[in-house]
Amino acid sequence: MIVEAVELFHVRLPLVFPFETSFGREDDKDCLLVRVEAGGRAGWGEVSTMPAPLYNEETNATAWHVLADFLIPALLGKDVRPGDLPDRFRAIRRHHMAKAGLEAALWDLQAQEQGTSLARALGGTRDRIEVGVSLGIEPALGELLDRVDRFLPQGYRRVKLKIKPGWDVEVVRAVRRHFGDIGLQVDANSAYTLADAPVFRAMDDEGLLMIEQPLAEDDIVDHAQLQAQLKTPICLDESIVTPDDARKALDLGSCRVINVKQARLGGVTNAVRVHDLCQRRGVPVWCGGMLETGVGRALNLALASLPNFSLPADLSASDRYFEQDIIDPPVSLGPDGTIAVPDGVGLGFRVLEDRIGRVTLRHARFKATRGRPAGSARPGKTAARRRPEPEGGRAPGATRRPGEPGRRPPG
Ligand code: OSB
Ligand code: MG
Repeated sequence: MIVEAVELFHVRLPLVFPFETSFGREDDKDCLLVRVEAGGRAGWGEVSTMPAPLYNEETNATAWHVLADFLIPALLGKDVRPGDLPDRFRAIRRHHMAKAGLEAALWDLQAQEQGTSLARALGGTRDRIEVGVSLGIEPALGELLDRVDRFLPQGYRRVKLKIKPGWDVEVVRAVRRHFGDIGLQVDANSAYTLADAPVFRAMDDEGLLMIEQPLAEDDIVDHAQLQAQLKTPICLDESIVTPDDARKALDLGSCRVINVKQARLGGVTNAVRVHDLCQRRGVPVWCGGMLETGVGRALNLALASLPNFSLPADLSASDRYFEQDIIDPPVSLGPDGTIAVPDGVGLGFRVLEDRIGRVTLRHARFKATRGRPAGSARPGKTAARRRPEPEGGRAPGATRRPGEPGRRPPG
């Protein structure tokens, strides 16, 4: 497909309740969306960056910069396939979430072009995904117990608790005491060091499904030492940013489970590679989340339909995150704790462009240059000139549709 135009949207949607992790608190889903036009169709992707570099090193601002000045100019006017992007972008180091958002939009387009669902285009085999709910750190234990009590009856297959020093063993024990034999796991987002091994040994008898990312994101050596002291599987999230990282962590014994997030891995192509590697080695994976909007969630549902995604996903219903999602219909949970994999063409949901317009803080459109060889847009200069609006040019609540002709720059 020839990439004719790309649009970026910086969006902010209020979360139904704040989400606190060991690295910080989020009140809104504040990220970028990418819309790519090719062959008379439009594909959508999500860039899972956040305002601050707390989960990984990227931010919304770095992703905007790298997309506008490097990644988008490298694709405009070119004939590309989503599976080629890791190779095409090899020279541009890291910036995985920026790359993943663009690749996501191309996967949507490719599935549309093939007249099939994204799940089918990726080789998915399931039509429903077992899912769990990820619950943040609360001001007090009572509030967390109330949250678990609200979500469990909805059918979620397991609960993931965010932990940090001072909010760990006692919290896990209390949830166990209250709710008995539920599927339970914890996620530390790198808040501990090997010196905290006693904390994890104390949790080791609580029957946790896994302990996610206890130690530093760049430390698979200490994770191997910790894993050797525990019965509970360690699951790595932040530490695995390439397929090679997955191989090394498995070789070292740093984990027994991997959380596959296509955003962190730089796109679906590499996520599928990690899935396949783990499948060959008998290591289960599950689909992680970043509190995605419906656009990112639709892609994650398709990805999670691959066969080795054998543990419940961090993919909850739209109403766990937002009052109003940006896709139609919203994602809903079945009483058996599963979510249907969409079987419509592409993402399988209608992307609500009007609603996206209302939550957009900044928008830009980049077009293949006319009168010059296709795709010769120079990074930086041309991209900057094409930005139709100054930074922050669109107030939340604006009602114009994104991509409306009147808003495009002349020429
Ligand atoms: O570590 O898995 C994580 C959200 C933001 C950043 C990191 C993480 C998360 C989640 C969200 O746990 C899970 C979800 O999307 O429901
Ligand atoms: Mg995690």
